[in-house]
Amino acid sequence: MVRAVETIAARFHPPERITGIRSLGSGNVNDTYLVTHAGKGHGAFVLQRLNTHVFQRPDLVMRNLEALGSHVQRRLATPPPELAGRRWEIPRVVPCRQESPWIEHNGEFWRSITYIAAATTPDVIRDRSHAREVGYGLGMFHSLISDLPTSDLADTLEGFHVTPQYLQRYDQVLKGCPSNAPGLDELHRFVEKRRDQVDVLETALHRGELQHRPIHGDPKINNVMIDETSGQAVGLIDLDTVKPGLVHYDIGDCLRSCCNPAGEEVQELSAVTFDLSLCDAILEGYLSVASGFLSEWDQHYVPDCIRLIPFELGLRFLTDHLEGNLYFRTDRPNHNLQRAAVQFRLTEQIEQQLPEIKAIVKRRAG
Ligand code: GN1
Ligand code: MG
Repeated sequence: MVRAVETIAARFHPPERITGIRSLGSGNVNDTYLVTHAGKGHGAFVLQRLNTHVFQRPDLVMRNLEALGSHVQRRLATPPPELAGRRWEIPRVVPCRQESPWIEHNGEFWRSITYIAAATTPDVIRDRSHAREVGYGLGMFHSLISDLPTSDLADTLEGFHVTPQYLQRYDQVLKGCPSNAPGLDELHRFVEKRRDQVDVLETALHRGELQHRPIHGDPKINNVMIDETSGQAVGLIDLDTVKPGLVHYDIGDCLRSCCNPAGEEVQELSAVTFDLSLCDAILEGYLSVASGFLSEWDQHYVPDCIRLIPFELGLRFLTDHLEGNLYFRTDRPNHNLQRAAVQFRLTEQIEQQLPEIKAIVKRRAG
């Protein structure tokens, strides 16, 4: 594999100047590497192989990335007041040496993007101040793209975060499953009990209460880069899921990922919690930037998305397990089943604390 990556890296940068290639991050979908180089213009870039089973039109993913990059660059020419005294960066496409923005090689799709240096992507929230920064980061990201017309972005993942469609897919897959292992019963019952709640956001969209806007699509904790020195958020990475959607998908995804300090890969279900103090700090940071462009309806549906997105992710993991793990990368048998159980446990924790969550949203938004 490393040889293959070396060959590809050499098509983006003169090979004699490449000093190292290592795996970066822990994504469930794409393969990501950090390539370092010496000599004139020394530094590093990120090299990625896009999962074309998931992203079936990688050319459109690249087009979105270009549209996003140019828009944010324009906005940063006159930075918003909330960015005063702060650093903010966005990964940009680095074309390969042949001037093409990407490489298609043996049926694989490779591209490279800039690396945001002197910043880290922690996997666990350290404290309330870190949580506030993650919230601020998502708010700033949303704010900078809030005036990018959705018509400039392609829908690169149809149905992404449309919860009723994930439920439909689950039903279809379940019908085709010959046996139903005993451990699964409890998870199926969990889904059944929540069946009538899955269309809350899509119904609000169809009623015109909510509108599509450009969104990140995957703002989990380790996609928010934190400056090593200042501890401030400096940008969001992993931009392949940027497309039109509801900002609620992002808010729910960010909170489900950040407020469960045990993380989504934990094995011990009793360790899964939803931390209200972190939720409060994230919303404080988010709304310090985002309150200007959120409507009353937007705010009204925030508690719903906090409950819905972990349930949706659990459903996605469970369906993938039933289908034979075709979508999410797995390291061991029943890995996706375990991940589903974690997200369902988190959903339960959120449901139990919903009155407190509603009070926090009201206080922070009001
Ligand atoms: C996937 O590959 P990664 O880790 O960036 C998934 C997200 C899930 C996440 C759960 C395109 O993201 O939706 O929330 O796993 N990305 C896609 O860890 O489906
Ligand atoms: Mg991602």
